[in-house]
Amino acid sequence: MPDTDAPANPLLVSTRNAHKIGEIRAILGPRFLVSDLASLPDLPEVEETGDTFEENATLKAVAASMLFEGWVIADDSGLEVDALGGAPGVLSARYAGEKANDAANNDLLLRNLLPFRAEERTARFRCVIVLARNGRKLAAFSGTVEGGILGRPRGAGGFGYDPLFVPLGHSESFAQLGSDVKNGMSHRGSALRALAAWNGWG
Ligand code: ITT
Repeated sequence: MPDTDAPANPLLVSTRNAHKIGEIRAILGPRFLVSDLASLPDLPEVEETGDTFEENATLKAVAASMLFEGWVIADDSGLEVDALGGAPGVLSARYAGEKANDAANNDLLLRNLLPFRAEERTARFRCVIVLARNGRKLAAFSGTVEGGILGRPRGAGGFGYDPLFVPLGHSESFAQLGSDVKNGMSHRGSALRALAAWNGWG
């Protein structure tokens, strides 16, 4: 039987993306006391120079864990579109430029996909969560969700590419399906459930 009186594990999430933090809190629930980089104002911006989600998640998690006593995770995630050779991939946040916002990234994706028919617009979201402590990477957990890219945005929920992404087996976008449905099947949900099941929590 779960010990409902066990204290929550404090967990710093090395991110500046408020949408990610909201999803991470909702997915992990009360077992974890989640804080974000607002509690670590001295951490300089970490350059995401890696070629893979795991490399970038490691850079973000290890950097924060050198300044913070305790468990630290970082989430690196993005959208891989098959017709575009896996782009935007690790560049998902910066697809339309270094300071691009979600609308500009979505516009560019739609333009690049114009030549492709609906059945050619297959894609997946991928998320890698890296757990670190005292400057050392301890483990990595990943999740994916398969789907397709619409011809125009639909829905107002979520963030990033959610208005364009319809998960396999559904007819509505992540932005239309709502956070509970999204979190139950998302790349981030799968990776975080694997993190919660990690056998090192004690
Ligand atoms: P941090 O590095 O501070 O965590 P970031 O937004 O820069 O924040 P990433 O480098 O991991 O994070 O880029 C993730 C981008 O991928 C994000 O900005 C979205 O464009 C896209 N993305 C990731 N997960 C998504 C999701 O669940 N729904 C929609 N878009 C998502």
